[in-house]
Amino acid sequence: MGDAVAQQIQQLREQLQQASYAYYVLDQPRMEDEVYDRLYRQLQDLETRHPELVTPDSPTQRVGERPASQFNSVPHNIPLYSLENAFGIEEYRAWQEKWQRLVPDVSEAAAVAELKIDGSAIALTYENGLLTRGLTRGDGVTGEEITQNLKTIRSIPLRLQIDKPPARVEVRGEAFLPLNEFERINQQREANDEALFANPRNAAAGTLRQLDSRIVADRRLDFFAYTLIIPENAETGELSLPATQWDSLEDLQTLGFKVNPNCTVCQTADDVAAFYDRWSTERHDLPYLTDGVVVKLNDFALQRQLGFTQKFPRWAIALKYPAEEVPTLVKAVSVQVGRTGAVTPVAELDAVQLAGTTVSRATLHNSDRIQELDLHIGDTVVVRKAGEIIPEVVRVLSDLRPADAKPFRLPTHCPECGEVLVKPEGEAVTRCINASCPAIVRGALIHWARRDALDINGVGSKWVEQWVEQGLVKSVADLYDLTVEQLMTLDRMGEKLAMKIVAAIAASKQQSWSRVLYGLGIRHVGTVNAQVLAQEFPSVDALKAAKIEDVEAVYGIGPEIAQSVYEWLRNPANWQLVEQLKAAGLQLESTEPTTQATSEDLPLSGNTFVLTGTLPSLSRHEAKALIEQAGGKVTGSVSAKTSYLLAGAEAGSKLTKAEKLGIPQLSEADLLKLLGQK
Ligand code: 0OW
Repeated sequence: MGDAVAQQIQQLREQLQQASYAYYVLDQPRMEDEVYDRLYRQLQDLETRHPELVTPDSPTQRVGERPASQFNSVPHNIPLYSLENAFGIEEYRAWQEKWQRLVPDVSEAAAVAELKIDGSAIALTYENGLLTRGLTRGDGVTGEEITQNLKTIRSIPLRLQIDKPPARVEVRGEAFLPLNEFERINQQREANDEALFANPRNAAAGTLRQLDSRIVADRRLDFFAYTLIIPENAETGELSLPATQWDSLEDLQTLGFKVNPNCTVCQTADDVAAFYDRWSTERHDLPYLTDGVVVKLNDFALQRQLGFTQKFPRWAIALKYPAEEVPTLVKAVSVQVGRTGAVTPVAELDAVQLAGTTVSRATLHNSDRIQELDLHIGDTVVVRKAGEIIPEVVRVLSDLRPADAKPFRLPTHCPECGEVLVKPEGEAVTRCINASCPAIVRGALIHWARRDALDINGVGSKWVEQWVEQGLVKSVADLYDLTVEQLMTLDRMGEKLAMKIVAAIAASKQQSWSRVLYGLGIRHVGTVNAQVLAQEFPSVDALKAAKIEDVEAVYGIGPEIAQSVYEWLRNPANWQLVEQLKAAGLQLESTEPTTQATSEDLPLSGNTFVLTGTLPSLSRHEAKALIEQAGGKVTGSVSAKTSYLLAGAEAGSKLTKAEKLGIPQLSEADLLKLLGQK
């Protein structure tokens, strides 16, 4: 029995590992996600039943269970040097002459040009092929031990992919956040009212230093390897000792690492110049941020001959692109009011090309910044892409200022609602604090409907803008009084969609107390804090009744969040909203899952549905979610226990069987009516 299970486990691991390697390292998915998930669950089940068979390289070992308390500092065996910089090809040629003077007998030496990935350098140690330690670069001499976090990066192998690995190997490379993942994380942080990451490099470094590796696992970091270190006279196994950087990059791929494909061997400085010129534009099309080109002499013997200065290797250099700055005209400054009422000035510019994109707006951050710049409308300013994401105004070219230019000042009253703006003492941000300001109401509604809040399909910015403008909705509680008729007064809102939205809003009443707490949009209360608070205080009344020090004492909450929650709940308008939400039937207290599922007041509780055919507007997933949120069950096949058949176009054999069993059919409209009527 034992070895049969061990064999099955081993086989599952290999299948999963190969699928993961193909997907994350080769970018060539070879297995559907649901197949992967099923095999993964099988492996988890077997490992749970046979913990003695778990090995560190099992795919199940990638995500840790509990947060680390802190990171240990560990010295690097070999320092991670930083790189000398050259700004342009002329400085590169000067650098080349410099090292050539040190080795007069070497004329032209081949070099490897690699893209300089803009992430966070890390060092991995493998012993007998297994990943045993991962360190941050730290100060180059001492790093922090973040092994558990690095195991969550799917493109980092947990075991080297050769049968006889060297006894010990160190691999260095760049952990980075792809741009689309960086955007997704910042959107989530913005919704949680957390400070945004300024650029993917900070985001990667910040993520790697998260104590909770589950958070790291959620943020899809990636990894490019670029250095292979096999200790001298070590047992190298079947690997041939690399004699050049190019060999190393090939060995790294053999070992199962992801190596950036945009690299080449350059025989001359002109070859380097060609590579540098090509990527000065093409880098903007890459799905990750780069910060120039790294050029390394290819031959390791020559690298050893040249050695290191105090700080840099003499045989490598970072060839950077000048941070692009361009002058342009400030035609106007628009003032945006965000979800929390924060007022952001944005410069409307004459469009310019900057770092591969057309820029026509740049943030001016806040009134302090505007003061510093002494910005006038009509000024010519220099705009730059810092960290290549959000363009910013660097300075004003005041000698180009038109004589009649007027200094820009933030308005004293909110451009959206006319209420006076406030700039809290010691804060850089100016705010509108009128809870019924259209901008704040819009922001509150969009936040409320978010997937990780009340998850209401159909309530997005397009409709919310109209509802607020027409005065249909003044707070999130008003959503629950919306009727199909009211919605249909809006242009392009047909009956089907109106019913779908009313049903989705009704179904959201089943969402948990923690989601409602997060949905309220209290400053500093993101999804994680909302869950922690809802766990600790099982209802909004309990949370309001709690003493501030009790809230503060909850693990991970602290004084700032406690203060924000305490004040928010004591604001009369907010508490009135809470009362309205209670009256509307929202969950403002945690209910045990069992009572929630079977509690009588769910419109569909006790009914089992089978879906067949294509519904006119609901997808299968949406229909299933609506039914389950309303207490119904969805099964795959018709039986005597089926309450309803939800039939769409081209209904199949299930329809015939349902007719034979005399099971009533529902159309999508019938279902939505059932839900909306509640
Ligand atoms: N960021 C990179 C990169 C690279 C090392 C080896 C010797 C000195 C630098 O893509 N492709 N290659 C190296 O080579 N370093 C890189 O990044 C460095 C690491 C530490 C500071 C820079 O991020």
